[in-house]
Amino acid sequence: AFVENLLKHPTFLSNEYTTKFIDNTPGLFDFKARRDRATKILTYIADISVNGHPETEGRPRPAADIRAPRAPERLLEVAPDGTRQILEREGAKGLADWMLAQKQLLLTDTTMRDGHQSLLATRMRSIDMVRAAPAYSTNLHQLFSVECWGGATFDVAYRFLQECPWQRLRDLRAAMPNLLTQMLLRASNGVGYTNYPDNVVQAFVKQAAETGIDVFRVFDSLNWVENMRVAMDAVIDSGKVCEGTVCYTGDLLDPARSKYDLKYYVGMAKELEAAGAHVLGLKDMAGLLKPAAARVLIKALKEEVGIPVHFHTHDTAGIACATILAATEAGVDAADVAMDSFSGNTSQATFGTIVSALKGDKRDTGIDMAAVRRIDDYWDAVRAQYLAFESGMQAPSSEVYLHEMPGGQFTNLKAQARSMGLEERWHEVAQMYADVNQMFGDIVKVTPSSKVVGDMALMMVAQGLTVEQVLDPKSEVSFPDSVVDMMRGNLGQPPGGWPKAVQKKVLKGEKASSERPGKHLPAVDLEAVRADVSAQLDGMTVDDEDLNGYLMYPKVFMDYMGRHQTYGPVRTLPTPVFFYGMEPGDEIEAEIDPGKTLEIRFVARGETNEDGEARIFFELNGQPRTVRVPDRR
Ligand code: BTN
Ligand code: 3PY
Ligand code: ZN
Repeated sequence: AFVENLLKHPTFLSNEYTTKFIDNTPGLFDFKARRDRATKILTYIADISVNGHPETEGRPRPAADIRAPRAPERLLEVAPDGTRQILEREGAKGLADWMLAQKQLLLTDTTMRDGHQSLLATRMRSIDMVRAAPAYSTNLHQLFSVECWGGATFDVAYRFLQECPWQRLRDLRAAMPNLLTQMLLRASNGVGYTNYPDNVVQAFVKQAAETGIDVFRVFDSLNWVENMRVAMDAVIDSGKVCEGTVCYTGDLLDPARSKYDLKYYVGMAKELEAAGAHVLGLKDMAGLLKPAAARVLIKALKEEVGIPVHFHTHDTAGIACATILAATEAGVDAADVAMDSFSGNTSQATFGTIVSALKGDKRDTGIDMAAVRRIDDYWDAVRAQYLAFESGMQAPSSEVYLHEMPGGQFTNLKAQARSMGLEERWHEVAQMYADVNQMFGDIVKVTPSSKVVGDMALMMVAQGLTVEQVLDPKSEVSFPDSVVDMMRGNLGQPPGGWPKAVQKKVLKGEKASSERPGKHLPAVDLEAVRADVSAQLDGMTVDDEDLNGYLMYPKVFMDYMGRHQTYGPVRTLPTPVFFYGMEPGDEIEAEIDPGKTLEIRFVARGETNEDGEARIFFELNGQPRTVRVPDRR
């Protein structure tokens, strides 16, 4: 009956049938199809219960009695109109004008993107976000936006969380119909680490806008406006908000770092305004902008450009609140904060602290602290479930002014150094990162350029090389692939170009390009790729979201699809079960379709047989079910 229903369904007939169509079309399902998906989920639970999850193996485990997160209470029955309605009514330009006319400091909540990207290696699962979203729409209806997509979240969703990033976006969009959703887009690098062909970037932006992104923060990892235009134009064409973004680096008030001075930043801001940006993003990805410099920079930007300014910083050195307050005094229109329990250290400034600090001020945010506390209470309980992904950073670190690593990279690089046996030598790595930056000509360091600097610094510390030795024309150095790629010009051009001596040494005589990388990348034949992916997936129809997932990350996407065939919609499992499985007596619910809930009880584990298979006894909606999985322990 399932197949018959499917064959007759209009969406199937119109050739738009996908896995998501099945997931999203409950009316289609007869008992058998649901049972198949239930079997897959039971197989997943059984496998994790017997073998553990590879991602949490060997990591600290949350105590058994931690408080279960309870969805925050909604303080209003109906969500009032918010910024989303302004965008719908007035368009992107109208929204920007509205921003300029506001007295209050506008806030973006980054908890669902940069907050967990910076603190928990991007591992927060969709189910934990989607549960909070309805309360955002009522309790925090004054927000400018909710940053909840892009950056590293796209890749990590498929790769480590076994879930579809597009579905996450669709669910969040539906649950917060009055709030702008915001994403971080690495311009021509999309949500990946290399330049994509122009038509891939365009297709990605179009799809993100369609599935539910309202505000696109577009940046380039070398601050090269030329390399931002394709992405910016695609956003503008979609009718959504283009936040053209300047990345901040160095130290504005230090005459020794004059490459990135006030003139540089104002000049780039004007270029972005001329390129059609509706909002100007100021992205301080490492948290280097100090309060005094913020006063000077924001004042100049407000005087010199006509579009609203949206400030993003990190709290790595513990000063982000002070910098935001200085920026607020200087007239910044909007700022990014993370909900208290996802703030501080390498994450954003603290939401409740900024709201409280501005109470009674002429820039009072108008946000209710009782609402903040309710939502924060939920996030606090959510964070405890992800203990395995905590970085161990105990306190703020002013060493960031030395190395200038972005918040999202800092703890990652530290973990990478540890895995290479360099943990004891972390301060050497930090110093080397700074030295490599100077060797590369003092560049903006943000994904992906930050990764290149990190690769080079780790390689040099591991091999005991100094900058002098690397640059010595007589020495033989084998450079990391990412360094060669960057020196070829494949990430674009930094201000003033690449230092000639380094480039020559790295490229060993090969010629470099100084043109926009996308100019020479041939357009991808999207329909041919779709057909090819479909063939690889036994003829399954590949929709535009899947196609865009594949175009960003071909292998990651295909691996995800393979696991999806085996394990089904595991995104619906509670987080502790997803990472640790179940024990005898445990009982959970998983809502595999709206209103269609599986009740799963883990009854017992049987012996492992001679074939190495463990037997797990479940009750599914009260009926006994047995699942066999390989025992790999
Ligand atoms: C991943 O981390 O690779 C995604 C999650 C699913 C992996 C499943 S869990 C059971 C089985 N054992 C493994 O080592 N991988 C799969
Ligand atoms: C990303 O590109 O993911 C970043 O967060 C850069 O700051
Ligand atoms: Zn950031």
